[in-house]
Amino acid sequence: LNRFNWEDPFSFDAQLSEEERMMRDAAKAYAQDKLQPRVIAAYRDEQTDADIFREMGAMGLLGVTIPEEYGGLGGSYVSYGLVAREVERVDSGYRSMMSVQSSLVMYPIYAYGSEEQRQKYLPKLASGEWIGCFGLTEPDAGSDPSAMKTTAKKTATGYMISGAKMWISNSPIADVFVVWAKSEAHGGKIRGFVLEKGMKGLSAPKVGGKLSLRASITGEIVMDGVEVGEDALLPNVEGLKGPFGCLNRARYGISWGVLGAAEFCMHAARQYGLDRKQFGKPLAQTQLQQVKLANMLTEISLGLQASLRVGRLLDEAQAAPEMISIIKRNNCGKALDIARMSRDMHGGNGISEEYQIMRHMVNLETVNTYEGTHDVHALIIGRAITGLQAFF
Ligand code: TGC
Ligand code: FAD
Repeated sequence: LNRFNWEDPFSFDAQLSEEERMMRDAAKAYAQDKLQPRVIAAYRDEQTDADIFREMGAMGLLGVTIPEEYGGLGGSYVSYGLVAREVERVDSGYRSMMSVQSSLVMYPIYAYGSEEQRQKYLPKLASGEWIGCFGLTEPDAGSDPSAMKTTAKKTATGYMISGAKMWISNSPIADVFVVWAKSEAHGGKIRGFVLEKGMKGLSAPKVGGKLSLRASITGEIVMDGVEVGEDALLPNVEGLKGPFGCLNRARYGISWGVLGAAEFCMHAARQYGLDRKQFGKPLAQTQLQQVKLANMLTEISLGLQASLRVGRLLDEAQAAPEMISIIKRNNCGKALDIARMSRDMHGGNGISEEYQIMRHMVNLETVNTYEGTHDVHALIIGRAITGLQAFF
């Protein structure tokens, strides 16, 4: 048998293609060189640097799976997952910025848009020149998006959209708004619309007072009778399967991202335990610390294998939404447990910004909630197991 490598327990790297490894290494270099040095201050000061979109665009990190003819990379879903893992190793908020742009804005325009919409929006979103956001959640419709109140009424030349979206990543700095509304002209079915900054009646005030994900700006989208042409409608999808088709991709990316944050927290706990002595020996030499590290490594390794498997199935167009619910739910929950444990293992230093654990921990509270809460994904899985839906 071979020697065990705790830094790569299941020879994960060997399962990647050369191209995927290159993508991972480029994302890692960017995240460590450009994002890591600014994150502590950005988080403390609640500052979102819009230049990050341009930088990510220049690195090819926006729209990894979108074909090259539209400015994407034409890469695999596994590559996309590897990028999410490296970016979230630094901060969940930076991964949020990247994954909203890629999975929730570029993907629907690519998958459901007209050729004109693709040509108009995708290259500028891929380069980061334009910033996008995705408006599904409303003040009274979170886990149950079918209860949305936003409407699109038919006008002589297009539609008039009215309503309010809440908790929208990137919205205060967005140029492009993918918004979901019930369209009267389509029998009240949910349809997607692409709105642009500066439209009359459209505003996106910032949500203040966030104690989590502070490096990623969040806002509302207020639509006070926004008039758009027929060309704003995403023509090729209707119903909730439109937004869910995007969420499948973003949730999948999150399943990788949170493991990057968990790895950071685990590696920090290991190093801290090796360096710090109490009762005359390194903390890492105690049984309690070792069992915690063993649990962390086990969960991270299993989670990575599961995300890789689902990524390969996505690349073969063989993945089912429930598979994504399993990895989104489990990896978020485990990452949150690992961050909380690492916080504890750092003692007093665990609460300081310098050690970065507490920032990851409170970020993961959001990630465990958005894109379907931990419990909502349990109900999706439970429905598949029993054939009975328990939502209402
Ligand atoms: P349900 O009856 O289950 O389905 C309605 C229609 O949608 C289809 N569908 C899916 N299609 C593709 N992929 C999926 N995962 C799908 N899930 C459902 C389904 O086939 C059906 O189609 P049709 O043609 O028959 O009409 O709908 P429901 O209302 O019972 O759904 C319940 C539930 C809980 C599953 C669902 O509403 C849910 O997942 N809720 C969670 C909401 C959520 O995830 N919100 C995310 C907002 S965006 C966000 O958080 C971005 S944060 C990004 C960041 O910053 O990184
Ligand atoms: P609720 O749905 O009210 O849930 C509250 C609690 O009730 C949860 O514990 C939930 O699990 C539980 N619950 C709900 N239904 C049931 C049930 N049937 N049975 C048992 N328990 C249940 N949305 C977007 O559209 N775009 C974005 O870009 C976006 N970015 C976000 C960024 C941040 C920082 C945050 C915090 C949220 C973001 N969201 C975004 C919204 C996010 O998707 C929602 O917060 C999430 O879907 C949960 O909805 P809610 O907050 O209304 O909670």
